[in-house]
Amino acid sequence: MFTNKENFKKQYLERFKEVTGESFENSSMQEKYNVLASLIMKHANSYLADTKSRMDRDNNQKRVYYFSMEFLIGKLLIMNLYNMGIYKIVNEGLEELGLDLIEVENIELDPGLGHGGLGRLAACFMDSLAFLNIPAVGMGLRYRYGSFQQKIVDGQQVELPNRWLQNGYPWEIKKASKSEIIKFYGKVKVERIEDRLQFIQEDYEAVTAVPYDIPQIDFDSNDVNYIRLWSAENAYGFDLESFNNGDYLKAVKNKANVEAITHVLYPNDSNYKGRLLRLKQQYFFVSAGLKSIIRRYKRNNDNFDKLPEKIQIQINDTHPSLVIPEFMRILIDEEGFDWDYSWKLVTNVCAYTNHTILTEALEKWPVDMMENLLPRIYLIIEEINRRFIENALPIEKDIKMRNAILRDGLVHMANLAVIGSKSVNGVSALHSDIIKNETFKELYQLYPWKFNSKTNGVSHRRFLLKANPHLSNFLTDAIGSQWQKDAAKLEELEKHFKNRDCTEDLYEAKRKNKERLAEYIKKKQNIDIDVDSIFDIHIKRIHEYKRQLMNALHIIYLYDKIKNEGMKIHPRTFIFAGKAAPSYNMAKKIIRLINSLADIVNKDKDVNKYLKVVFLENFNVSLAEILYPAADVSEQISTASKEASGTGNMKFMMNGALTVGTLDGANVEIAERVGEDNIFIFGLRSEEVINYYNEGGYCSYDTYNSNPELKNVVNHLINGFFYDDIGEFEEIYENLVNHNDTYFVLKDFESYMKAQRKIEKTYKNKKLWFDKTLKNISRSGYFSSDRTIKDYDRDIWKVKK
Ligand code: F58
Repeated sequence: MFTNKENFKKQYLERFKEVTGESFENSSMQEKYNVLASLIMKHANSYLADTKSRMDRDNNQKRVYYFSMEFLIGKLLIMNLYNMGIYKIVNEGLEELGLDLIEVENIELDPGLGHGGLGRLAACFMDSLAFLNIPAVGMGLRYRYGSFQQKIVDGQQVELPNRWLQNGYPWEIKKASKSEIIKFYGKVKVERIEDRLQFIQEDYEAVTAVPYDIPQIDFDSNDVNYIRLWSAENAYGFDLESFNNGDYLKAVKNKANVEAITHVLYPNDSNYKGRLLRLKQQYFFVSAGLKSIIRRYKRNNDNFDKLPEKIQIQINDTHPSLVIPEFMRILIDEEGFDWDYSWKLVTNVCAYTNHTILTEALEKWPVDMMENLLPRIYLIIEEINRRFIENALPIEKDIKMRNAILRDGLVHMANLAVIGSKSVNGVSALHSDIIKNETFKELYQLYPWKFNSKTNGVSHRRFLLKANPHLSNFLTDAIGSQWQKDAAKLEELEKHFKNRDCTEDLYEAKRKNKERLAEYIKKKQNIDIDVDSIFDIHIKRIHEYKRQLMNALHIIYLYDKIKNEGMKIHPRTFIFAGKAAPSYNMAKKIIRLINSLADIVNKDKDVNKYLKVVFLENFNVSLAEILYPAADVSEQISTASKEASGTGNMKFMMNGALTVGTLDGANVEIAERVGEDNIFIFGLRSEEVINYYNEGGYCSYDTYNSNPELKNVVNHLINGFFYDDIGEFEEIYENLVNHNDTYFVLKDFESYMKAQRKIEKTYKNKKLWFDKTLKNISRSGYFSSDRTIKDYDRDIWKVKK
């Protein structure tokens, strides 16, 4: 490894010839990036090999396997430099060679192997696991095109493939020798061998799962974990016979069918084929991952009794729940154990995290689909279900029937996950209560000891140290660098600035970040942004419950007031970003609405001094890193009870933005920590929302009619206000007014506006604003994923003695 700039430059320049056959001077920027990445990987790999042999030697060490459909890791170059402790050396070394590190990083393509919070959470967890020296492997899928690349064309979302692999990906290592064969379809033959039944899957389709490992480097020491992503390849290779017979299409068809398994994240599930592909993906990585885990375990152990002491599997949301029956299959069919022994092992190894109460993520598969695609797995699920119901005390019988895994022709995966895991957790205190009292109410009665809460956290090293150097430098100058390893230390800021005013310093740091974002917007959309305006940012998946619509209605309100009544406000820039699931039409309409609104507002000379609206396309980790540091206001305005936790709220907070939010998800805990004076809370409480859902009593039509200002705003959806209006937003209007406004947008509107007025008033008092900012930063330590991982380990995994 390099210990100084000179040493780095020497190694870097030498590496060019080895990798490119070119000199530094003759290389393109792409090559300069590739060579730098390959040099970092050379060292990371050697650390990885050392860590692995240390772990093999010290096999008493338990390992965590984090199974997740998504890992939103973001760009790795600069983060790896930070983690290896060589950021400064490399940054300065490159500068002396006439290179700007940021420009070099710009070459890197963001993999986008995820869609939302749960994917980014998985990446933050991998960062913290490495930092805390907890041996861990992330298991996931290597989607060739990741989540789609979002383009906005004529105000509408268009989905394009994200070709993140097109220039090769320098941070992965292909491990072809560790490939696994995964079996689909076929039929199960049952034979009696001695006194046991043996289940043999015949006439199956075999697919090769090839692993690619991405090292996850620890911050400040040399321990390395990794994320193992599985890619689907054709088990039988190229069909030469068909090719030689002239059937070229057939020769490649099978290959294409197989590779489709790992083409895209979340294939469109609005049709049968798409759903089937999702199920295939889930079994594919679960089976491959488990096989590789057991293979390693057997290398180091001669019996299975100690499995739960050596292996911990965390199931990240419901999608990888097939871990449970697949694990049973391996233990029974391949290792020859009986049912009870296998079940004991599985239910002591697996733990399940729920990330949402929305039914769309509590997956249910048609029985015939499961039976056809995974015949042996289906038999095992049937048996788990049978035993669940049969082993019931008389008073449990009804409860168990109502909560069976197999019901109404469907396999209920979340129930399988709860029944087969030793631990079930929600991701914030409120959400954990809701899953106990609502979502899994009856399963909670059966297994109260399994349920617990783990409030999410985020990597403050990525989202503060790396994303916001201006603020980070200010923090380190004030309280030293310890906060980078222990975010709780940020609280020292309060003592430090007790008798000192840091308004100007915080203002300056924020301003620089706002300038960077304004430049980005100018470059991408040619819109001029007033850097002195309030940057009000709403970035997350586009979903009705997240209520981007309510924000848009508030903008319409402001527009009208400024335009028609000459109202003066402190200038505001409303910024949105986020993707809509491809088959979610209402979310796509909301994107269109925001873009149409932006068009009207930004062009209107009477208004655009005060208001600007921007929708930034293709929200991903890299864009997020520019947005969080630049925010004054963080929009966390979900319908209370719907947002399991939220993690953007935490990233904004640590970057000194003030939250306008409902008491939902982790907002509740943020409010507890900063105090109600330092956050703008509004709207219905979660109990009230749940009560309305259960008991009725809300009539949106009445709310609409009783508030003339609100009515006027909502009418804009259908009265020709939008000049491209061809009835496009009528459905939104209908949902709000005549279909009783499922997400309580109208109900909360008044109190949202009040909160927004308060924000404006507070912002005008600079000292007051930045005092609140400081409080938010200093209290953000709790929301570091280091704390979250310590909590998981203390209560569930128990890896660290
Ligand atoms: C998110 N879930 C929650 N799911 O919405 C958020 O509150 C929480 O902070 C985060 O998990 C981490 O715990 C989420 O991102 C999805 O994207 C699903 C993917 C599969 C389809 C349904 C949505």
